[in-house]
Amino acid sequence: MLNRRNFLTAAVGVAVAGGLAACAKEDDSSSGSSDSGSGGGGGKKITLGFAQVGSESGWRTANTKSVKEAAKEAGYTLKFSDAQQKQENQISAIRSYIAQKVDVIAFSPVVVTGWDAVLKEAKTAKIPVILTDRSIKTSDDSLYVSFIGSDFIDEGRRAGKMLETVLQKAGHKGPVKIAQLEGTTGAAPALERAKGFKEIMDAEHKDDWKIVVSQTGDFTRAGGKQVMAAFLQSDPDINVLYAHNDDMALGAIQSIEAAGKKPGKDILIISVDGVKDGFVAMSEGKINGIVECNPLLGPQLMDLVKKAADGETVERRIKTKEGDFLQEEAKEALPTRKY
Ligand code: GYE
Repeated sequence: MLNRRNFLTAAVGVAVAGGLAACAKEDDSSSGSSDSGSGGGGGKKITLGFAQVGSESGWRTANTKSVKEAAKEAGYTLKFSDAQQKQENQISAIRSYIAQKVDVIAFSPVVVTGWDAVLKEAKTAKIPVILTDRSIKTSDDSLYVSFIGSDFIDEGRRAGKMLETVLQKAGHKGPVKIAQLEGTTGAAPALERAKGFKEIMDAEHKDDWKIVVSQTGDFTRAGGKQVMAAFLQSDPDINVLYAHNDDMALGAIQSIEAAGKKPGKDILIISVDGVKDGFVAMSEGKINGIVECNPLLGPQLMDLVKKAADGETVERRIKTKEGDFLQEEAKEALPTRKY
């Protein structure tokens, strides 16, 4: 039932790229790297500036690889930067892409707020902006042409429903004391994965489930390990961990084992992403369920980039579709995991 496999992608809603899409096509500064394709843009090679969040997780590594490979495949010149999870670094990278007059800017915003000023600069320079993976909050929707990525609220809801199944399978009786490892503070996947999960909890489990501790582990293994150790000290009776990504769950597993407990048994674990190491831990019985989030956004992003560079209308929102996996599916799925 839970195993709706893999990620077809569906275009959801169509809107207009508007004036933003009429971008700097006359600019010739974007030659330079080797020719490995047409590069579109009416024969002229497209230059894409991509401001990545960082390299905090296995998901991010897979996402970066997908973007780099797809840009190469499409024959674009890619200017890539890693912001090390700092908004100010992403803002400087975007400013530098504007100064270099790239054709299109794409970025995965580390947090949801605080982008209007720099995106207005891009708009003034007539450079279309595409959001990948994470969304932003803005009062001016004309500041970006498209957003491609997962529905994180839905992922949170799916994690909640998955916990119901996992508790039932484990024959769990009594109170459900949940520890939540949140993603980076202020990031869309952290806010929305918490929100979707809470929705299920409030609607269906108000009396029996309780989040007893919740703190950010910054989407990293080290963060998950450190925060889980503190959680276990503050409340040794925690019996469920909901981690907003696999890496934090993997770090937490180390602390759970160090405390003499069995991950997947004494503490039931649900996480999000579905990276290979997460699947390995699940096939060893240490994670009970994973809500998949697809990082392989590169090929679709490159299609959007070409359209935006050509001044065409682009889909305003592209959602990736994903599956849910439980332990019995982990072993079977492991050999074919792509990331
Ligand atoms: O879940 C996490 C990464 O934004 C969807 O960021 C992404 C999240 C992903 O660090 O592992």
